[in-house]
Amino acid sequence: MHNSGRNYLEVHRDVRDALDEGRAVVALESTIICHGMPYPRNVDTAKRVESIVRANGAVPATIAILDGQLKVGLEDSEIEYLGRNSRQVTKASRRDLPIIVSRRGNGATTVAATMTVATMAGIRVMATGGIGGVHRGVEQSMDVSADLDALSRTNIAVVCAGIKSVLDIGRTLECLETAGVPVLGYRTDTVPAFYSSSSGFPVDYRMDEAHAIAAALRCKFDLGINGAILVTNPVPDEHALNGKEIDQLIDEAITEMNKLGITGKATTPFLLARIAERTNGRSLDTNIELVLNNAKLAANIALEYSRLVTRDNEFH
Ligand code: PSU
Ligand code: MN
Repeated sequence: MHNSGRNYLEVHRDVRDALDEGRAVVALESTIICHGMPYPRNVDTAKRVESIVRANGAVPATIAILDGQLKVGLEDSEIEYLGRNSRQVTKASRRDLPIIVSRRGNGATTVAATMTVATMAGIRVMATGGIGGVHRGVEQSMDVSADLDALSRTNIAVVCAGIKSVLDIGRTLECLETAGVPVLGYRTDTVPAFYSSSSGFPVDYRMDEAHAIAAALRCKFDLGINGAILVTNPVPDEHALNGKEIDQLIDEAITEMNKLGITGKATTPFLLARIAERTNGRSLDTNIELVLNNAKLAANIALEYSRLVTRDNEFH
């Protein structure tokens, strides 16, 4: 990285050691902590996600900006701080990074920003709940998440539970195709819809094993093809919500949002909170379960990826 003496990146010791030794690391986003879930379940979830990554043989690296440092790997006390003080923490997408850093501020990183910082540190796999995409009503608003642009240019695998139907799923998939981002289905033929296990849209490729995903990732990087691989992982059946029912609630929440004049980066947090309210917290339970499920798969992929890289290094 170019810098003028200031070290912007602060990689946690455990993460640094793992990367130096070629062990598996999984990056985790922090917008979900500050702007995706209420306190204290956000903090509890963030810690559980880290435990699941560890239990599956990888080192977690939750990413956020604290006092202007790009942190890769947080202490529990830092997760607690972010979760408790989310109002003072900016939702940080890729464009926000230099501003928050130069002002020495605090930021919770979206998928786009997390991918960007993770790759600066050399991490190749990250987990999230859902990615941002093309919003419904894009014809009027032109609201397309910067996550899609970051996916087109950042070399990392992003494990998510598919595309939420607050977004225009079909158009989001079209954008991903244009961006050159392969959409893989882990043990599924159709793209999951976040709260429910299928949107009905076909995935580009179904893959049933983490090592196959790791091999595709390795191959993409070997070939010098920049950009992400999107791994979609359906929420387990026992935690899924009924797709039709949730779509109805989402429609109502979007109508309300438009009436209130909420736009831009405030839309996703508003919709998530409203849907949680309307489902009496069931959507939050589902959200938590799917994130945990994604963290496990991301750890499996990271482990297989580290094995592949180690094996290649031994042969050459
Ligand atoms: N989807 C969720 N929860 C979230 C987000 C998406 O279910 O917290 C967050 C992610 O961090 C994602 C961001 O990267 O919202 C996208 O925001 P925007 O559409 O403003 O780019
Ligand atoms: Mn947007």
